[in-house]
Amino acid sequence: MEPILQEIYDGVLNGESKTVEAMVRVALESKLSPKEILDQGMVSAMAEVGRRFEIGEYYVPEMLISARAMQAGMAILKPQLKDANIASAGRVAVGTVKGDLHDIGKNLVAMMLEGAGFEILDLGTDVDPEKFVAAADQVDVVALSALLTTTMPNMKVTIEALKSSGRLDKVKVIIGGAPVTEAYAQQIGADGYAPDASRAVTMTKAMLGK
Ligand code: B1M
Repeated sequence: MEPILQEIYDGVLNGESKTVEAMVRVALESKLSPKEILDQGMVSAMAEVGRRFEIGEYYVPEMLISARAMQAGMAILKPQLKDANIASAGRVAVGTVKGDLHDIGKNLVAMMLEGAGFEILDLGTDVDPEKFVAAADQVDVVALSALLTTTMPNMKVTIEALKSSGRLDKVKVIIGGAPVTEAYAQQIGADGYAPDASRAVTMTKAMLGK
């Protein structure tokens, strides 16, 4: 790995927001692509954070400061990803479902979609089904993220709310997040499931015929 990407990786792992911000700037100046910085420097470091948490080496506070460091780097990358594309490919409402505060994956999906030319309506985290229903009038796609097995059922609740409001036929619904599967997507009537942000982009494009 490029030394600068290693510094970003270590910065995320150790929760050093200022280092990550500074090194992402240096990496961009040295012409590394935003995708390389994101994938090799930051996403892979968060996967390692998850592994350390699972084996009891990291606890919630460590996860949190790593997450903040990753988001500090993402804030700098975001305009670069956006600059790559100009024309709108469609509108997508993105949010993490009710009860769930995890937003790194959701933000990544939103950033990658923005990078691919979609307009994003970011509803945030812990989003009530009613908020997704209200947003459905303004978008082509509703994108639901969940990271907890306990909040995953709120994807079904959200789809049911879209259905009973008569909006399910007017939008596509895509879902994703660590515990979510293709089988679950089919079971709850989602139009699609993507295991990661880049496949969320491919799928959304295909759904809208882009
Ligand atoms: Co949480 N957490 N967490 N956490 N956390 C997990 C998810 C967990 C798996 C850790 C573990 O036990 N191994 C576990 C869930 C277990 C389960 O449900 N079976 C867990 C737990 C238990 C909890 C708490 C309950 C802990 C506690 O308080 N005791 C608590 C819950 C809070 C709540 O939501 N109500 C909690 C809190 C937190 C922090 C606040 C500390 C922090 C979140 C900070 C933030 O998001 N701003 C945090 C973190 C950082 C994690 C881990 C370590 C990393 C998650 C992450 O950001 N990954 C995670 C462990 C792990 O994942 N191994 C864990 C990086 C991100 C890029 O990946 O979000 O999966 P991910 O997104 C991927 C794909 O899933 C996909 O694309 C992305 C990659 O390209 N994707 C989509 C995501 N959404 C998509 C939507 C799509 C398509 C693809 O279409 C719409």
